[in-house]
Amino acid sequence: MSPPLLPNTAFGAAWLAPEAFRAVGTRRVAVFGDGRLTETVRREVEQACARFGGVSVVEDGADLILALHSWPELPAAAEALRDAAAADPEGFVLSRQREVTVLVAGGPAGLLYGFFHLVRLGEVAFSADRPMEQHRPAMRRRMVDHWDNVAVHDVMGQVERGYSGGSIFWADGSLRKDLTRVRAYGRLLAACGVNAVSVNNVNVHAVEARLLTDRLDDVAALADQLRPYGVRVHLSVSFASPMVLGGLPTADPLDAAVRDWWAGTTRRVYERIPDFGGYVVKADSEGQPGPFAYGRSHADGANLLADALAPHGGVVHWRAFVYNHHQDWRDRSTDRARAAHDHFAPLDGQFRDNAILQVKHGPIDFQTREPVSPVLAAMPRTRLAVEVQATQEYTGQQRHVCYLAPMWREVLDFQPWGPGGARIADVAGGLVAVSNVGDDRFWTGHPLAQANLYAFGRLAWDPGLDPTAILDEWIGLTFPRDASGIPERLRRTVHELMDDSWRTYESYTAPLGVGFMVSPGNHHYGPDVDGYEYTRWGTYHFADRDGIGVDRTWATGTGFTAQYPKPWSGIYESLDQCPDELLLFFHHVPYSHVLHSGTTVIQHIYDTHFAGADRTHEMRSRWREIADTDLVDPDVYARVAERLDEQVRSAEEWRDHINTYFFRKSGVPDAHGRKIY
Ligand code: GCV
Repeated sequence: MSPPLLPNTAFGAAWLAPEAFRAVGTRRVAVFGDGRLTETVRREVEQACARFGGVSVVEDGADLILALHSWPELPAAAEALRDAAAADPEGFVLSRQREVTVLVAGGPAGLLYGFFHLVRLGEVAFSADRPMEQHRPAMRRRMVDHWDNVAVHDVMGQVERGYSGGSIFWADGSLRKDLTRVRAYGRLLAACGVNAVSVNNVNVHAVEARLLTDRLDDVAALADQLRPYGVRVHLSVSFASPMVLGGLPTADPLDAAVRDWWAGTTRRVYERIPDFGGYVVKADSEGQPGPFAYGRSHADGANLLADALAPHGGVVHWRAFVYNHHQDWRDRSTDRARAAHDHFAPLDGQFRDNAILQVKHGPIDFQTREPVSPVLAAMPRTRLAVEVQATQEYTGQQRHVCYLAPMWREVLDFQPWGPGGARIADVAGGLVAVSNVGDDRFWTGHPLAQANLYAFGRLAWDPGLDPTAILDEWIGLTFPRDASGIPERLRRTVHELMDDSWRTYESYTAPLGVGFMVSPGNHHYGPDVDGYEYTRWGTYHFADRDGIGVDRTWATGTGFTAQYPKPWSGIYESLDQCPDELLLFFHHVPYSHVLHSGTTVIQHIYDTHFAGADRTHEMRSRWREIADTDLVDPDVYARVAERLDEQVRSAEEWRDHINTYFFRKSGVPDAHGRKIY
């Protein structure tokens, strides 16, 4: 039996709670424009007005005007904004003109995003003294990648690294019969600015490979649901498709028959789905096929698909997650952190214009704390997208509260060339999140994890937004409220739980940037300090009785620090300058090493683990304080409460494993005499 198709609680509306439409829905609203997305806006306006007593008007007398800049006959109030709005088809200008709130968009997508911006603002959009605002997305490509399998896969289940139930697209090996929820998803994505989705796992199994050819109708049906919200559908494809699906003897990217196969197959995709977005490819990575088998480069591989897509306006997202996953743990010369840069930096300038290199934000694999990937600073002549994980594979698997926007903001703010230089947000034209949604009635397993997806979209639109302010927006759009808004007490409680939750999670898990102290056998949940230490995965911490950490310096280690431009190559190389939170990522140090904070590494481990676990108790207490109020839906209250119980249990387990492990290794007691086993 598949779980319910539509979220069956009030919280299922996520950040489009009906009450959030009050300010728009009480107005007299005129919409000027045509086309599919404008129709979507018109329908949204009518729905809001029907609920709150406003009216949708066609002519003058409106107190809200929404218009496309290209509309020939704009009312005078909108006419004044026409030129300013023309700047960007996804952008819009908002202003008070002649006592009317006027939004003029550069194109239909801009009108849709502008409409949801008004919903976000609520009443303040109508205050008399509101100054003019101009908005446009910082990133062109704002994409969510689903690691959804059509059929349940024996090892990974249906959604690989999914913690929110089954896929919203696929059930029992087929497309879901009722796609209402997909439509609702498209609406949510548009409301936070996302414009692209890929609908299947980057690990492409046999069933999923066929989406490209004989199951194209399924993909077209999904595109039909998402199109009204300006979200374009993409497919993850197997590099071996010409062999697996086309019966060719090779998938060599320079082979003429292979090129013809991709060109013809892609043409047929566009005949069926004219606005298809393009492909996502994981090649030569963790067992997926790729161009290395033919002695070709990844530029050859990416360009093969880019050429097939180019005549139709599509793009290929080519992932840079390429490393040797059969490493010998005894081999100290190989460093997984180096792999993406070693493979891709020499190829800069060789990729087609419609090939986008999709780079995980850190050099290893979505750990709680990693430095920013040096690939992002090494490829000025390549289109880049940064990939982050909204799904919480290594950050608590949606059983722990872990608000990730502060981490992502740090990544986007990083200045690889030092203070005053460009930020990651300036060099990347795209931001991609691995999805955290499923068919769970709250969408994301942990109800509060919805905020991560919302924040992802908002940061892709504007990487300068403050994570706390984004969270505040999310609270305002999500929780039920009356005409006077969200109760202050609820707002405060949610902030207290979430604002610092990433740092809290970091404090009770792997210390100081070392990463991967999780169990390979337990799907990466919970502590297993040596779980990966003697494996083939290249993720080691090298703890012994004297010290811990990975020497990645060029002086004595793997040389990874040299992949960064100055000043960071020097900062990371230097034991004195390396930031504390990344110390063990870059250096192997004795437990007695004194951090910038003034404490030793071993005492830091003890202190942060005690404090982190204590903090989870406080989080749970804060939530329990609202137990007997009507501030949240009882169903939501109960789910969050149950997950907080698990977070407290798990944080204590982490604390005790980590502290005991390092006490036994080092023999150094806790300076404060706390309980270590
Ligand atoms: C989809 C990590 C995950 C894998 C994932 C891989 C990737 O290794 O554990 O499940 O595979 O990243 O990003 O391709």
